[in-house]
Amino acid sequence: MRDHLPSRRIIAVLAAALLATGTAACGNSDTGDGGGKDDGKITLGFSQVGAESGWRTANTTSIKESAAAAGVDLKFDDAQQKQENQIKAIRNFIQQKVDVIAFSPVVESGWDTVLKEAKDAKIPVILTDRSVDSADKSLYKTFLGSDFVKEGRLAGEWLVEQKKGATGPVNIVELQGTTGSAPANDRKKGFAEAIAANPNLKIIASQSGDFTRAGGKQVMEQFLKANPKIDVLFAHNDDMGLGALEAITAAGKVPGKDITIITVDAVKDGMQALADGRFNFIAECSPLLGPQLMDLAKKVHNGEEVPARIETQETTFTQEQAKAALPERKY
Ligand code: GYE
Repeated sequence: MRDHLPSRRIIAVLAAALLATGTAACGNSDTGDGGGKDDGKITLGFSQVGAESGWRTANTTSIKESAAAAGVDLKFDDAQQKQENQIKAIRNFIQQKVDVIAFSPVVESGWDTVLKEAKDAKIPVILTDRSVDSADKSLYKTFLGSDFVKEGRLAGEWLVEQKKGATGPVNIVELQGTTGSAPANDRKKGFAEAIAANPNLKIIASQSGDFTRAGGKQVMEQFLKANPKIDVLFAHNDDMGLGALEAITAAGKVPGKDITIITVDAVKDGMQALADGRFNFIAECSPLLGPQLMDLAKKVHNGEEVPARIETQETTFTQEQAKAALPERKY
């Protein structure tokens, strides 16, 4: 009897060891990184710009809904349009060891240090909606979003066509988006390039309204005070255009008639203004990036190759087209 005791102990130790290895193996295959939770879900840390516009609200809804639908554990942070808040949020995500980080950079510059920290922690980063100007493209896996230069160009080309018979100067005022942001820089550039085709078209004032209705209203009031003859308003988004409508009406002018109004985004309120004849043209920018973002997050987490740039497909709207599209508009 005594002889059997040691061998029994050996069997027990072996069994315990096997069990432990089995559990560990299961954990590894579930998370793919061996260090995370073992429920098979990926954790996505997302730093949003803020809640400055109808576009942003629709974008946030799209991201939250698609995360839930895709079974992605979303950690969402609202940076209230401040870069320092976004940097803080990204550092928190790194500390929490999320599987993937995605963010919509409020401005283009100043991200290299924090992106390097994510890279050193081996957490893949996806840029969504807006891009960064980092020279080192290895700091992020992909950029999913619109071509903002194209949006500005489409807006400008429409205006060139409308004013092709103009014999005198056409005075344009521009409401820029958030200073230093990719959509503000790029829409300005695309629009300026397009209107250069007709020397009669002149931007007489250009200032930031920070992508908000309040900003659009306030800056438009100043524009109207300083310039007796304004023929065209180009607003970098619907919300600033909507804010400007109040200033224009208060100044005794008829929006869409006395002043031609061109915006970007095509959210519901903007489309309504266009259908009603208060706006004249909108270059679309789609906020519905959630489903593609979840797909990309899963792919980069699995180490799959993804394209470095994924461009959103979009269109433009005239007043007639807005009337037709409005009943189906989801956001
Ligand atoms: O056009 C504007 C929002 O980055 C494309 O941000 C986005 C822009 C959008 O505030 O409405």
